[in-house]
Amino acid sequence: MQTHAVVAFLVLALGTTQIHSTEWWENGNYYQIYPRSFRDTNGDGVGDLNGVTEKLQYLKDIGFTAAWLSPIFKSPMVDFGYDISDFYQIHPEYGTMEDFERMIARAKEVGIKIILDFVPNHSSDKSEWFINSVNGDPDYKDFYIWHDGKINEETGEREPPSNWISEFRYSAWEWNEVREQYYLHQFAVQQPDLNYRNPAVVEEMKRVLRFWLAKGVAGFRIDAVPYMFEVDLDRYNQYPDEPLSNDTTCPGSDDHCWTQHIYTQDLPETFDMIYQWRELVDDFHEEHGGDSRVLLTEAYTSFENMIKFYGDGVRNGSHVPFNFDFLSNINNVSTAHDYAEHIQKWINAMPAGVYANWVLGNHDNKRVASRFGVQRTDLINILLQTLPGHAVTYNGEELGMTDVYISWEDTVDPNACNADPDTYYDRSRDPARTPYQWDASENAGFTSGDQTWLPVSDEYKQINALQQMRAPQSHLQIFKKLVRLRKEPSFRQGAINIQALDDDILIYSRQKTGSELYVIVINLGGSDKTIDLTKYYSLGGQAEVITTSLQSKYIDGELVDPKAFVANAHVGTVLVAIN
Ligand SMILES: *[C@@H]1O[C@H](CO)[C@@H](O)[C@H](O)[C@H]1NC(C)=O
Ligand SMILES: *[C@@H]1O[C@H](CO)[C@@H](O)[C@H](O)[C@H]1NC(C)=O
Ligand SMILES: *[C@@H]1O[C@H](CO)[C@@H](O)[C@H](O)[C@H]1NC(C)=O
Ligand SMILES: CC(=O)N[C@H]1CO[C@H](CO)[C@@H](O)[C@@H]1O
Repeated sequence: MQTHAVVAFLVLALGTTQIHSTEWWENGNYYQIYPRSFRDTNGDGVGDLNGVTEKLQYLKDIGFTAAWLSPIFKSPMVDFGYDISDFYQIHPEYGTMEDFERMIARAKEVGIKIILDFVPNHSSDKSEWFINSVNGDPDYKDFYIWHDGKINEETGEREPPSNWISEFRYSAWEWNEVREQYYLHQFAVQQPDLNYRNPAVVEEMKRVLRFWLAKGVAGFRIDAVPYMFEVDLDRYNQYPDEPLSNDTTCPGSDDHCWTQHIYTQDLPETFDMIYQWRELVDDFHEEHGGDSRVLLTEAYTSFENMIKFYGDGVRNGSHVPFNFDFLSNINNVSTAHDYAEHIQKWINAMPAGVYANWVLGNHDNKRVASRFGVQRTDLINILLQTLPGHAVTYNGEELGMTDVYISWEDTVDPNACNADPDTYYDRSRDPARTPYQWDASENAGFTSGDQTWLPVSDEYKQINALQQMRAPQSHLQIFKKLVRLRKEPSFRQGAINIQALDDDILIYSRQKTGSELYVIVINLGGSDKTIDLTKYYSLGGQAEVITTSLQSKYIDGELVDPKAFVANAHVGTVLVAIN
């Protein structure tokens, strides 16, 4: 890591400085709602749409621009909504179409955009489409990826067509007794992959998008994009085996990491499909007016591919290709050099005229406060909100909610259930999916019922929204201050000037020419450090603390000497120059 210490002091000009439009999504502050766990209004222990409607004002008060909802469509809930059985209906546990319409109307009133989760890669095996496909209905016969498999020459037995492995472990091929063929499922067995080489599938999915756009949603967050296309069977007689990854950290041959996914992920056709969907939302906007409709894309993929999702120079793609660096490449042992390097890499590689974005948590990962340590809760939120571009916050991170231990018996996530009692915990996504902590009343004010679908955190009496809203100082107060701060020109359009001083200290400035100079100091480490900030930024004799972590020795509004600034352990601070 020593080599990074000599990385030159970089000033990164941002695409944002060249464009002067005022589109709502451009400096968006996005909030991910996991509807099942957000707020339950009918006492069944499962969150619902009326619960979202009830809490939209809360999101507005914090200052969010838009909320994206994990899937709310009809589903047998094998993968908690990522297995959709009817793309045109609301899941009954979550409410009715009327509830949905009320939610949209209320969101318009309050001024929050609603973005839906679009899950194009697969449907549920309970979908009419799949049932019709199993039964060989000519309209649906080729809606999914079916294959006879192959006969093992030695044993004479039928085997899956290839060695492809599911994300949730074991073969990605499942034998269907009725159709007497294998179907492909890159996730759970109950999530058959749709066949995007069939134009009827492409058309049907576009119909789904238009249906929800017509209901007034502001756009879509598109799930699991890299998996949409598989290699074209017409080019091979058989689906080819994927090469072994030889990854020594991979637990075993049943795991997805065992092979290299050259035939099942990131195929070039994927980008074309995203560009087609962008054309669809742009066309819809043109026809119907109002504000732009947006696409956010989820893809854990190579850096080069991420950038291609923005567009190829001719066609536009995703407005916000989620940047998962902080989920995949940064962890609680990363140094300040690692942070600086990843931030610079993304900003430098972005094409002109687009925005960066940073995703620190979601429903597939352990919670931010647990991953980075509770002491770093504010520090991480300070980082997220002061970097250029879009910030994406998973519900609860603004309160510093932590993972909840879920025993093997209580585990419901299919990704974990496919493992065993010794190894399920690492794979489990349940700990980050527990009910939102609203207040100190029973079940954290999530439900009036006496049961919840996942246990409520033991910590809810100390960590909850109401308490943090009332307290003069709290994670939520800091978060709100940051959200307001982001509306300043220096954060909206200013350049970032970033460097790591050592393994622990990350410093950067945000400034738009002619506007305020802000300096952010992040101490990742466990000991206090005194820094002469005037060596790096033209801070005069005094600077003012705008906001800082709860455990900081400074308080908001305090004037400090930038020549001898004390960065406390695990503390982040935003300063503004006083001239
Ligand atoms: C893994 O090892 C096998 C056999 O040695 C080789 O054929 C394959 O190309 C290797 N895979 C990768 C990704 O290097
Ligand atoms: C792509 O987006 C840019 C910026 O919004 C716009 O100027 C351009 O016309 C778009 N291109 C296409 C092909 O829609
Ligand atoms: C990193 O996180 C793990 C898991 O939460 C924890 O056990 C470990 O102590 C942390 N390490 C540091 C350096 O904070
Ligand atoms: C972050 C995210 O939305 N991940 C989803 C990706 O897709 C699979 C299958 O649809 C889901 O299980 C994940 O939750």
